[in-house]
Amino acid sequence: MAYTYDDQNIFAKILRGEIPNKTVMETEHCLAFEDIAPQAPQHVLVIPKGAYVTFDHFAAEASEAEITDYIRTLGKVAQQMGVTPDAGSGYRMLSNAGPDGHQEVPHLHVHIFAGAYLGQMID
Ligand code: D5M
Repeated sequence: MAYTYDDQNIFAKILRGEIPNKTVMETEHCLAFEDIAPQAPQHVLVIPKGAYVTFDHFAAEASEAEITDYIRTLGKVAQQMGVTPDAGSGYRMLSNAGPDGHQEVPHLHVHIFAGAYLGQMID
């Protein structure tokens, strides 16, 4: 596996504080913020602070502490959004990777979509 990380990507700039974001949660290793072009009534992106391009890159190279923090943050953000199924609604988590996955920003991110019935993902 040989990923080259582009440190000029928009999420790298957000992490460096060069462009603003609407933060919903920050932890030692992660940042969660509102998507600038929401595709659902609630749409949050969760990213690791480390320089990882995709989920497979992260899984191969991140530390146990980063992985644990990322997974826990994903769950905590869904809870904070108030959309966990035990509260009666639900959400979708999605991570696009590479050209076939239609990844636009080459820094790992998980989308959390919620706030409406989301329907089938692929028709
Ligand atoms: O999705 C990349 C996502 O990143 C897309 O939903 C828009 C979002 N985006 C792009 N620029 C920004 C800024 N500046 N703030 C917040 N959200 C942003 P992908 O999975 O790569 O197709």
